Amino acid sequence: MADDLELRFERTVQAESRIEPRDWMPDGYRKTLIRQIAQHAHSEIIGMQPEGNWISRAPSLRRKAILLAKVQDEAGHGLYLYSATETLGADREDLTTKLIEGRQKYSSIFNYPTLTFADVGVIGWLVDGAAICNQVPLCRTSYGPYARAMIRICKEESFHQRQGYELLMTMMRGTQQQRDMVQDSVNRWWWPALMMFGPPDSESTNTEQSMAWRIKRDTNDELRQKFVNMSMPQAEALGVTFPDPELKWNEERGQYDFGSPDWDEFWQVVKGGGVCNEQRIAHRRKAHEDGSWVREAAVAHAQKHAQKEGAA
Ligand code: FAQ
Repeated sequence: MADDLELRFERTVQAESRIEPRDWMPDGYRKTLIRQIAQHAHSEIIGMQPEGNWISRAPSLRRKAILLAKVQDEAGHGLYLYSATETLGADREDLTTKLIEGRQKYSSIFNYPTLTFADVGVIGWLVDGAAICNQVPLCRTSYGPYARAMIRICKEESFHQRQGYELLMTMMRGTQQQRDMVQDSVNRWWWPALMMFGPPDSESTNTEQSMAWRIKRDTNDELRQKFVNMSMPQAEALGVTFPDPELKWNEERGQYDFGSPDWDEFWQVVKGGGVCNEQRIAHRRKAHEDGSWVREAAVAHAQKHAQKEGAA
């Protein structure tokens, strides 16, 4: 019986069909999905902070409206993703507690500070750009609710990327000081953006199994290379450079060669030692505590309705 279920699961995955919440799945598959989707959800929610920092200081009403919409979209992404974990039996309250207590990860990228308004443009261009590169293949991930959430998320991320690039284009047409701000911002975000794809394949503990289960569709290094190839012409059109002396076109490979990110820095940030880790978690904890009355009111409202329905 167990063998039959496992065989059916394997066949479904190999046939590029989707595993749905009520289907049998191996415990490890469920655990891996909850880990990855929860980290992804946490990243979207924590990821609101670096840009949210600029909403009250946006240089025009138009920029403020765009930024508000973008940050709000990220909250929506977090919520779809928490809902996807719930279809696997995870509890949202428990995931939030794990995040706040530092027992679950979120993307390293959001532990870097946003120092100027150019960072808003560069996050849109490079951070959302890297997110799209990583998430478009996830529209074909083997777990149905995750794959479907990704379709909408990717559409919104592509608006985010364009608004970032358009903002940078505008700044590059401005004063020398504005152009310098853009270049400085690119210099600070380039390496952290490359780290978003995770450690090199040789050090990636989860890739092999996640690829076999078709949760991940490409390896970390494959996606990083794709991102570099995609970003170079965009940088040239914008008129900025990336801070990597090894970055050059390799005719033989038909791809760009590039240097290695500082993996010691990556692990330090992942383990909580980045510039903003403490601030991000403290802010998240405070928002969660401040919101407790909303959760209590929602539960009381639901109970009142259930009682009324029961009485009827
Ligand atoms: N940061 O074995 P692997 C966004 C951990 S959303 C922190 O290679 P895996 C939208 C990894 O968890 C950005 N930790 O791991 C936005 C594992 O630890 P564990 C988030 C990282 O899962 C834009 C260990 O290292 N996107 O940006 C990172 O196979 C703008 C070994 O690594 C997603 O989450 C990292 N960068 O591959 C929002 C996409 N990389 O769990 C606001 C979905 C690795 O064993 C503003 N996730 N680790 O303790 C994925 O595709 C994968 O989970 C990877 C990592 C590729 C991130």
